Amino acid sequence: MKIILANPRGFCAGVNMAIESLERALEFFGAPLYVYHEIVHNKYVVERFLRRGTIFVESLEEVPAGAPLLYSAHGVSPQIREQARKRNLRAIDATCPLVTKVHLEAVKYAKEGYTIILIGHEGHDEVIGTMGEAPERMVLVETAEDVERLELPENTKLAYLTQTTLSVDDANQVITALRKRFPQITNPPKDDICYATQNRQEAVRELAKRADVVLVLGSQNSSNSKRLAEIANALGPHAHLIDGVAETKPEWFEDAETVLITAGASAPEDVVQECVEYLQSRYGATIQEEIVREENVHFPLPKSLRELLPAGTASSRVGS
Ligand code: 0K2
Ligand code: SF4
Repeated sequence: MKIILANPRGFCAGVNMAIESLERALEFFGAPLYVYHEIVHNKYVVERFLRRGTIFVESLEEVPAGAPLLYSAHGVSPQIREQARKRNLRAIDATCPLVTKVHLEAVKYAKEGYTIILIGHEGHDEVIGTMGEAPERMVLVETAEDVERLELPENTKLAYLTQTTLSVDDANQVITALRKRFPQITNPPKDDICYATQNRQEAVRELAKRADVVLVLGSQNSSNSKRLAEIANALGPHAHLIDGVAETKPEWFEDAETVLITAGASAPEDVVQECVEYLQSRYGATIQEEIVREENVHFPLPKSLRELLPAGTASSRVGS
């Protein structure tokens, strides 16, 4: 058996920053420490922080007045920021800057009088946060069919934005439908689907054809991880989205000569390595790492956290 290890895979710059923010905040404030939403959508990451006294909340009423509170990588709406201010919470914003970019685009378009079509998944943390920037001016669509169903007054000034972790191909289908129905629609100069999402998808698209089985490490509620498994499945090999090696089944590997392993942007490298070690010890697998794109993106820790840390210790310790 041969293992192809996709590169890039796993943690992106935004996840590194969010996880390190939580690490540093735990060191500084101690437990219990509150986080609004899962810091990232990964079971192992969440469980590890739960064991260290992190409390993940879905409502700010669960947070004692005056307590420190981290916002997850997926971002929050201005309504949540306002609630936090009213409760006198010490907010530390670990939103990925590339999510914040989409928020700022929403604010800008809303100010200029546009109606904004957001392409994204209903109920996703990031979508809820972005929609909150201009709820009265934003409409959510998920598919080209949703575009056909849109009812908008004629000559509406229109712009579209997207969630950062969509399938590039799926988003393009929706964008094509939007452009066909509303040729005047505008969009930001730079893609909202982020570099990490695009690169991980590109690697899977290129490498999955060479594999009999694809393992995508990531959680079921992780949008970007799910998209990787869907892309691989569309290319033929049988793909499995799993949190870790414990979920693998021996029958997946019965006739497998080549196994591609990749990981979503929120999946830690140690769960990848556990799969590699299992396939090495059970099937004598050899490893071939395939670099499809080089990444060198880093984000600083949130300013509100840097200000609390001793001088000279505030730069990120985790590489992307
Ligand atoms: O892919 P998702 O947006 O569901 O989020 P995660 O699995 O937590 O990955 C990190 C991306 C966070 C924001 O874009
Ligand atoms: Fe930021 Fe992209 Fe990572 Fe999301 S997937 S945290 S937008 S770099």
